Amino acid sequence: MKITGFEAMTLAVPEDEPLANMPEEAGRTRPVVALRLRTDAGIEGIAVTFYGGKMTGSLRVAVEELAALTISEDPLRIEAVIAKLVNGTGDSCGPGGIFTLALSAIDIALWDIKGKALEQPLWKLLGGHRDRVPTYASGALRRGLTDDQAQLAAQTLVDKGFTEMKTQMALPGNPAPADEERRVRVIRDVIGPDIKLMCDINQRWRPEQAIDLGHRVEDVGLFWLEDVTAHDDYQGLARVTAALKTPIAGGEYVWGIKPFRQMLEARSVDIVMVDILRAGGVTPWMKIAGMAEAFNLPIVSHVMPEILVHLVAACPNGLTVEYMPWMIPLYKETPVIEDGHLVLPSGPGLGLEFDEKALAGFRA
Ligand code: SMN
Ligand code: MG
Repeated sequence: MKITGFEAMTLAVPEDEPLANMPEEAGRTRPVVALRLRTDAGIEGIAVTFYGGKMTGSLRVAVEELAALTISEDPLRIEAVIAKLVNGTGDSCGPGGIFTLALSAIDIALWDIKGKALEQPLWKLLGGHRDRVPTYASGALRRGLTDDQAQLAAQTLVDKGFTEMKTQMALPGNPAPADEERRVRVIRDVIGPDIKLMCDINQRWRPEQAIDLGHRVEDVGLFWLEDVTAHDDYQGLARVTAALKTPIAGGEYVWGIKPFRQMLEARSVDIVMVDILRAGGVTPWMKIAGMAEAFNLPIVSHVMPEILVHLVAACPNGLTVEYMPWMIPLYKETPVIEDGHLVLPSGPGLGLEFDEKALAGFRA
């Protein structure tokens, strides 16, 4: 089989928050690049990539330039194609930035092609550890809400059947520690003791602040505290991880494979979170998952549940899938949630099909 063509398009996907319908800035959209990679066997691989912001035009061009290098290559030889792309950019374009975001789209599309060619869903190709995985609601309990809004949103998520959900601390402005603490307590009051509650700091605390606030909320029983300080302060993170009983999650801001070695050797986190676009696609994500397994650590996903469900389900150390529904409107159908678990699809590859009508409406 050979790669014969490609199409990349820039989309503006509405920034709705469909899980709890909390207020959003009306009319805001998120820029996304969608890719189709075509083969002479009539099989088409699909992928999306983002985080380009105002440089999304450049990201689309980067995807096109890398896709052009794949023409006439065998799509089943994914490592060979990646090597060609790395080599074709002088071995020094990455790791990181637009290059890696573009490379990820190619890698994801290649895995979709491989699954379709072998007529197997991706999660089985990658290991097939489980056919359903826990998932948590994300994006609804944001730090910008009032306590009342956060309680209402949390109740909505419980009513919808979510058994795991994530909120945020490092509230806007200059909150007193008591205000930060109150936010997770009011949510716990609504959801009760049995629902798993995660909390994301998005790198906004100092290590000593993380230790102080982490101690203050220890009795809230958070499932994890995420990105408590700068993602590359491996030693600072390790201090927080060693000091707190609550597990510390981190890794979504890390690019490529190799920094994870430093992170794991420094014992910076208890739970390894890997963003597929910053990692470089499915191929490196799975390698990082293996590295985490060797360190006796669980692995969790970041955004795009419709794709990441395959990877988390494939691994013996997969813990839970972030249900961040940003990209769901791009597809005709996405995996369903039953009893707090995502059910793995049976269709080949990613098991996803772009919704042509929706795509036409989102075209930027
Ligand atoms: C997050 C950050 C940036 C983009 C999407 C989501 C957040 C998360 O840190 O973990 O969901
Ligand atoms: Mg996060």
